Amino acid sequence: MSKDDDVLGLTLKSHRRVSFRDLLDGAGWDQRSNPKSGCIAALRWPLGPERQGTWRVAYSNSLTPAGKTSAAGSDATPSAKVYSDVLYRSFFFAAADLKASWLQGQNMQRVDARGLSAEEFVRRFEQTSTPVILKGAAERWPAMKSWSQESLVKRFGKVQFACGACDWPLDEFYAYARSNIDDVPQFIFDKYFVRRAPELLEEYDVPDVFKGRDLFDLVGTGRPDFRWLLIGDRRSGSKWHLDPNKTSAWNAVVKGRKHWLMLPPGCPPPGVHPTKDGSEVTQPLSLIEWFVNFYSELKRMARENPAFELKEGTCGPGEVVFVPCGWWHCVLNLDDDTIAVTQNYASETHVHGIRRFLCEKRGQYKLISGLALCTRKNARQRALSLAKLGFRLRQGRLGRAPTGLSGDPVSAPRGDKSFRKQFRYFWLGLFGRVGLITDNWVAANGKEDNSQIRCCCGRFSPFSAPAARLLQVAVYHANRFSNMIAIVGMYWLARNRSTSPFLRAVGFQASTLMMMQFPANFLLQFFASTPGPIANLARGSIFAYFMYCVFMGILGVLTGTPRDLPGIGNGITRPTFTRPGGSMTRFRGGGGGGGG
Ligand SMILES: O=C(O)CCC(=O)C(=O)O
Ligand SMILES: [Fe+2]
Repeated sequence: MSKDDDVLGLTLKSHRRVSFRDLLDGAGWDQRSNPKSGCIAALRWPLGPERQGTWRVAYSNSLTPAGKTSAAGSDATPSAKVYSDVLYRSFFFAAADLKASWLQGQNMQRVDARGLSAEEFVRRFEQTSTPVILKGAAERWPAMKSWSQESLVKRFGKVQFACGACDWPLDEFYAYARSNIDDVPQFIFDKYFVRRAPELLEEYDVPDVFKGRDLFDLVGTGRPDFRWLLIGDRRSGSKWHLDPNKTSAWNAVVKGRKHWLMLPPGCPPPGVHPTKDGSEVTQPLSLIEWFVNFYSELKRMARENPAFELKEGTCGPGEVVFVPCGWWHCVLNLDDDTIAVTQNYASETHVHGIRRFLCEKRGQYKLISGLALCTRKNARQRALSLAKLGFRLRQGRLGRAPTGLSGDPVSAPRGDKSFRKQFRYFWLGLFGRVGLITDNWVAANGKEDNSQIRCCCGRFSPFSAPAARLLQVAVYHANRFSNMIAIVGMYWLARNRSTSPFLRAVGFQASTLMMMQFPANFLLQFFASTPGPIANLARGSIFAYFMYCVFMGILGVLTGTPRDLPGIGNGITRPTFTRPGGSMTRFRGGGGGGGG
């Protein structure tokens, strides 16, 4: 911030716009500046009923002797010492063009989509969470010939599309796009384009490597918003964001070029501040403002900190960008009339992350986007069906498995017999599944990825650091360990002859009851993948059974006679002690030779 920025005694943060009215109403107008620097002593804003005018009038007033007012509107030449963030910044960013240095980074992988199978794509890019530009993935779309300003206006000129906060007829949008001097040029970003111009749906197609792999296709009509038409001129674009609902995306350019910047999960760029729950992001008003103020800082961070694995690349006509779930990204349109289509999808690879996002956090429905509020509360149900579908697809039980499905990400590709690969997949099979469960932890530390774990102290592969995986397993299962410890404690209580008979009775029944949760959990998990009514019936029965056992256990403790818990017995082998009102017996395996 320059010295001049401070002339009003106000600190103007570059990412926060202060309205001119704020300045006028605040105390800033009376701040004295340094007379030695040649600044005016005080700015005088006309008070009383004539309180109106411009900041120039105030400045000019302050140059004339006190008591006299210069003619309203007199045009004193503004000094470099008077600074208006509101006026200057908008003007500056509206006029600023894109710097060549912002666009030179091209380290995003580019692969030819022709000849790339879905399996290979999933293995190389989806499972390793790697952004990539797929060359030629959209080159055969009819849209490549038929989408341009001229033809679209001819066909849909009077059709309204979403642009910024409102809907505009397409012809008006193009008129605006060609003549505006906005610092944040508006652009078409429409999720209802298929409803508004159904022909457009016939003119593009899901690229082969993504075809039939969107698990949201299988959860019915209530799926979240997922496809958008994007039309914008040079300098328009999408500011830094994460895609909704932990989905991944593909973005195909039909006309013009788009420049992409991406950062891995958990690494927002400088100048971009998400709230803790990720529901809001504070950042400069325009993308250009971000580039001007923060691009070079991001490059420096990327050089110095390997976690900031910045990926940059320009995507041209016929090319498709893959945005892995959880990656931060922003997109700058480089040409006038840049036209693209994007779709978000729920891949099998990330189905667990999506399921967790949709259903496992309290109040999460507020963060779920692309669903009407009334249906968000059902998101949990929908997520459960998504998870079940994912599970069934994995088991190959869905009659028609979607084409191009990768298969189980932790099973070795057929025919691949190399020992290293087999061992790797065996390993992943063993721990990768746990990795899937623990990927919350992994995601918090970097990529959601089965083959590599990035944690606070570096990156591990399952080969180089099995200990890291084991550590995760231990952390994840810590609650189960504590459960086991509690059971052992209860057994100890039951066996310890020095404790009171009552406490021993508690030990007897509680340890049996706690053991019961293992088969109960197993059954619950087993039934989780069955159709809704069966799963509900199973859950209800297990709950009723559990409550019955709890009741019998309490009765056993109160009466001093251990009760039979259906299916698991009472664990008694022989009588151990008696207490007034009943005899107490010892649990199977317990007692350590002690008797009553
Ligand atoms: O093409 C763009 O402006 C980016 C679109 C995008 O990232 C999105 O829709 O989430
Ligand atoms: Fe996006």
